[in-house]
Amino acid sequence: MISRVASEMTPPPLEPLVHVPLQDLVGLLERILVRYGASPAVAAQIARNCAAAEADGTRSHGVFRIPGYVSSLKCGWVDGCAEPVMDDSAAGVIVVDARNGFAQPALALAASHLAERARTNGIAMACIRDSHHFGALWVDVEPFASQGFIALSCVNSIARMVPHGGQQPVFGTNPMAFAVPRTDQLPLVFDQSSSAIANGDLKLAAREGRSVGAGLGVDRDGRPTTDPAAIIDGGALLPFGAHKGSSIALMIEVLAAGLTGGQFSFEVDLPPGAETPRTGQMVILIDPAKGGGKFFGRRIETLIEALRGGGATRLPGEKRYEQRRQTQLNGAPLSRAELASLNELLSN
Ligand code: NDP
Ligand code: PYC
Repeated sequence: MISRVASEMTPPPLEPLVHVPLQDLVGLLERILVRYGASPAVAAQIARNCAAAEADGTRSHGVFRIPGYVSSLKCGWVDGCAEPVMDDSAAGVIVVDARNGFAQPALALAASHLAERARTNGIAMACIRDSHHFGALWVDVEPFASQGFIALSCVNSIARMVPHGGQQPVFGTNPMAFAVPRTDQLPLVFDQSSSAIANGDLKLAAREGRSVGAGLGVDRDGRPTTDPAAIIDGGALLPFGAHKGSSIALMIEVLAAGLTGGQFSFEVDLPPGAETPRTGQMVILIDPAKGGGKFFGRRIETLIEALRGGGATRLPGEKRYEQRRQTQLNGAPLSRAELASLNELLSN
C-alpha cells in the first residue's frame, strides 16, 4: 500500500539504520562485483562510484544499484573484464570503445589524455561507445572541475520516457552533468536526468511504499498516475519541463549515442536478467583560461553571489556536499535490510 509521497529529494533509507565506514562499503561492493565476474580493477572502479553516490546521498545510484550490476554480470550482458580501447580521432577528440564493459573504466583510461588535450587546445572531447553507465554522472565530472576544467557529460540509457506529446517510450532518462571549478571551494556541479524523476528514484519509491509526485509518469494506458508500480509496469516516465526536457533528452541521444557510435536508448534490447544500459557517453572538457574572459574564478563568484542575492536558498551540489560531510563523520547510512541483502549476495 502506498503511504507516503516522495518529496523533492529522495528521503533517507528506512530505519533501522547502520552507519558503514566508506572504505568498508567500497571493500564490500568490490568483493560482490568480483564474485559475479568483474575483474578486480573494474570492481574497484564501480565500487568507488557506487559508494561515492551513497556517500553523497544519491541513493538512486548507490548500493540500491548493486543487484542490477550483479544481474547484468551474471547473465553475461555486460563484460566485467572488458579492456577498453582508446583511439585518436582528431587533436581534440578521443574515442574510446568500451567493448561492452562499464563506462567508468573507459573514462578512466581517457581521463589524463583528455585533460592534457584540453590544456593544450582549450577544449577536448571524449566519445565513449559500447559502454554501460548505471551510476551517478556527477562522479565523472567533479574530478575534472577539481583540476580546473569546466566539464560536461551526458549519457543515454534505456527507453523509459515518452517524448513530449508521444505515447511510446523512446528516450532514456538521459542524465547530464555539468561541473565548474571554483576558487578555494568545492566545484559547482549539477547533475540531472531528463525525466521528471530518475528511474532509480521511481523504483526506490515503489520499494519503500511511497507514491511519487503528480506529472512524473503515466500508466500503461497513458493515464497520469502517482503510483510508481503503475509507471514501472508498462507505463512510462515524462520529461521534466514538458517539451524542454524532451529536447534535452533528444540532444543527449545525439551526443551520447549518435555521435559516439553507441546505441540509442530505444535500440537497447535487454535480454532476461540484463539491467544496465549498453549505450554511450560523451564528455567535454574546457580550460576556462583559454576562453577569452578574464578572471574566470572571480566572475563565477560574482555570479554565485548574485544567485544568493536573488534568493536562491542553495546551489546545486550543496546538498550532496553536506551529505558527504556527514558520511565522512559517521559512515554511510544504510538500512539494516540493505546491508543484509548486500551480505547475502556474498553468501549465496
Ligand atoms: P535531482 O533531481 O535529485 O537533482 C538534480 C540536480 O538539481 C542536482 O544537481 C541537485 O543538487 C540540484 N537541486 C535539487 N534541488 C535543488 C534546489 N532546491 N536548488 C538548487 N539545486 C537543486 O537529480 P535526478 O533525480 O534527476 O538524478 C539523480 C541521479 O541519477 C543523478 O546523479 C544522475 O546522474 C543519475 N542518473 C543516472 C542515469 C544513468 O543513465 N546513468 C540516468 C538517470 C539518472 P544536489 O545534488 O545538491 O541535490
Ligand atoms: O535512474 O533513470 C535512472 C537510470 C537509468 C540508468 C541508470 N539509472
